[in-house]
Amino acid sequence: MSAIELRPACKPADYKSEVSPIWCPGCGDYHVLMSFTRAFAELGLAPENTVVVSGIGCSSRIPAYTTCYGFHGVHGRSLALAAGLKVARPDLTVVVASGDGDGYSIGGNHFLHACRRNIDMTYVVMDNRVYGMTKGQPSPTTEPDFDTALSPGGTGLSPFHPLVIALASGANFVARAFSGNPNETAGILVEAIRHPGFSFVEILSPCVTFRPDEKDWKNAVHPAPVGATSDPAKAARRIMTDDGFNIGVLYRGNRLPYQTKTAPQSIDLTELEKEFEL
Ligand SMILES: Cc1ncc(C[n+]2csc(CCOP(=O)(O)OP(=O)(O)O)c2C)c(N)n1
Ligand code: SF4
Repeated sequence: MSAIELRPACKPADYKSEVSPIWCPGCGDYHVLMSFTRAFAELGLAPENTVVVSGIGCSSRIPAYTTCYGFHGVHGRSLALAAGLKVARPDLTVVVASGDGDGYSIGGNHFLHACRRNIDMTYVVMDNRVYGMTKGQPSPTTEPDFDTALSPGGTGLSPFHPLVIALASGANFVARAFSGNPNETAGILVEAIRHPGFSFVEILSPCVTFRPDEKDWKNAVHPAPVGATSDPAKAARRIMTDDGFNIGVLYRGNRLPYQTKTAPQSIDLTELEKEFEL
């Protein structure tokens, strides 16, 4: 995390906008929003120097619900937007919010290269193992036997393994959280934002409407049996063989974050506006 501007007096409520969330009652994303605001308050981030970027999906609505700057982009392109922003404005704290469809399907390519580039930002994926906003189609993390009218008999496809893929691609911090534990999740987000380079946090966040079975996740999650390692191969082996429900910081790397070769130039915005005038 580079040059965060701290403002110690902020409370979680100071980061909550006046826009009321329109998620389904019981959606895990309410708790994720709570964790965001608690983490921002604990870090004392200045909302005007913090940007929440997203793509499209129920989970991607988060920027509108915070008082930080926000960018609700297009489906699967949140990391491209965020990378450009952070490189141009390294003084800002950039947090990206995504879903498993947005981030791993249409956005999969950007995910690999964001990990590889190791730009100093935090990527949060609310994984509900389904496309919630478009009514429950299978996503890259859906189980092969998920049997619905939209996927009769299940897709039969092996799920994507996001944490291992993040490690293999060079992410510098990897963690798994559960939306139902907002304090613990806030603590993980604090660590992720503080950690230099590209931090990836998977938050298991139930879609109660299209995956009511996920309400049982509260009984399945448990703390990771061992602490974080700084060895990516060890972390990958552990994650490949875990049950998918161990919660905590799983990997803390020490790669140097991406640095631009030249100092960011200040741009005359009136000139830029003229260039794009219709
Ligand atoms: C280019 C493009 N393709 C498809 C869509 C339709 N679409 C909107 S949201 C979404 C899925 C979102 O799923 P996910 O990222 O898992 O988020 P959730 O709604 O579950 O939080 C899709 C396919 C779109 N808006 N734009
Ligand atoms: S459809 Fe699912 S992910 Fe979307 S708001 Fe409803 S419960 Fe949440």
